[in-house]
Amino acid sequence: MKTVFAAAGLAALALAAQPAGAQMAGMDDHAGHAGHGATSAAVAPVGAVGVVRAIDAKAGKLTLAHEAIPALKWPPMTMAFKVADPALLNGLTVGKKVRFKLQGQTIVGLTVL
Ligand SMILES: [Cu+2]
Repeated sequence: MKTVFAAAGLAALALAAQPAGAQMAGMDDHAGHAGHGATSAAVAPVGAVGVVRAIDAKAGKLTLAHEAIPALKWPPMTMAFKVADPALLNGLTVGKKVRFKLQGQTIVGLTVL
């Protein structure tokens, strides 16, 4: 069984690499961020911490004042992220501190601290 899981993991990584690369071509969500443009797309999720500034459940977006993210060479800033699943926004309120996982510029995991 271990072999099967390892193979599945590799396949998932290979799949994840493609959309991340495609996103880099667009960059429209981050056009206002001078600090982010040249960063290489992160294939593996990157963890970070931030404070909720705005929640747009309809658009599936979350604005966070995030701390610096050294793995992405991002300085601290306030910005809007897409969420992979609107359910991630459940229970959030402005002012809450959260730990989140980013895949590219999409939040794929989130925990209230
Ligand atoms: Cu940012």
